[in-house]
Amino acid sequence: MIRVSEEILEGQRAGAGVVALETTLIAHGFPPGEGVEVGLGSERAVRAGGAVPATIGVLDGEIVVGLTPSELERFDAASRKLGPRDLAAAVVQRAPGATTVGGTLSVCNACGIQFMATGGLGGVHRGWPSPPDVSADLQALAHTRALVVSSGIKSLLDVPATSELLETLGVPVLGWRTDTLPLFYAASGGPGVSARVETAAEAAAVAAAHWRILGGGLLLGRPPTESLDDVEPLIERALADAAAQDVHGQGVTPFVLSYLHRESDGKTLRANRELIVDNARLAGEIAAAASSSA
Ligand code: PSU
Ligand code: MN
Repeated sequence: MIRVSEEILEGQRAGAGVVALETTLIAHGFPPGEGVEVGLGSERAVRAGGAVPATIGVLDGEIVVGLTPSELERFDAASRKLGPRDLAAAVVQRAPGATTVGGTLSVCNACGIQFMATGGLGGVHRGWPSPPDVSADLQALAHTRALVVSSGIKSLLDVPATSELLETLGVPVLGWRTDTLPLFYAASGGPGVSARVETAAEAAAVAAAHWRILGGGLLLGRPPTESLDDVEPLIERALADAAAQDVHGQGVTPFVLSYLHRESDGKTLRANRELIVDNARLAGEIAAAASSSA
């Protein structure tokens, strides 16, 4: 049911670092065609960091770990968005499916991958409990022995509430050379982190210690290199538009991201692309540091 590429199996046998990458941002986070470029750029960045990339998705009734470039091209807006609960049905029904952070972590859990990179983690939606929408990313992160590198929590969500919930779930929130969690497009202004780390080796050591003490996931927030500090008014308009058009559940995040990409004249799109690739590079460096200290 799970097909792992030869390169990844070999890397795991040799003790190399492996970094999982998701497909939801490829299929649903960017305009057609661009997502694939972001995915391939992320893979190159993981390699530049010294690790093996493992892009994950469901195709032809299999969970594929290590999609080829031509397989990646098959992910588009028509792919199902697969959280942890959606994997089994997509496999049995042979539906093409793009894994979210939560879906990807579930696969990591099944095949022993300990590092992952993405753009921004899902979390508590603004206005909770109306709608009562909390991303399954959080539950999956709490239960998977993996460190996720992201630019924090997506700022279209209720970031302070999500940060509180991560504490409740026992998920360390590390800051990459920062004391506050980045706000996805913006480098600063987020809630405080539970610990700050300065090097890849230090991040890897904290993860290894956490896995001996408690197990479960960690989040590492890396501030975007170029901070976009004026997106909040657009986010508010995007969320109002989503509500007016009765977009809810799994549809909200893709709707809001594409609204922002359009209304910012591509500024958020460029920022999102760059931060994803930079996060992938850092995850590669941390995975490499973990494998060389093992
Ligand atoms: N990061 C991005 N773009 C994205 C996502 C993350 O830069 O599209 C995706 C991830 O797959 C994450 C999902 O798991 O958004 C969260 O969706 P939801 O809010 O519906 O749980
Ligand atoms: Mn949701």
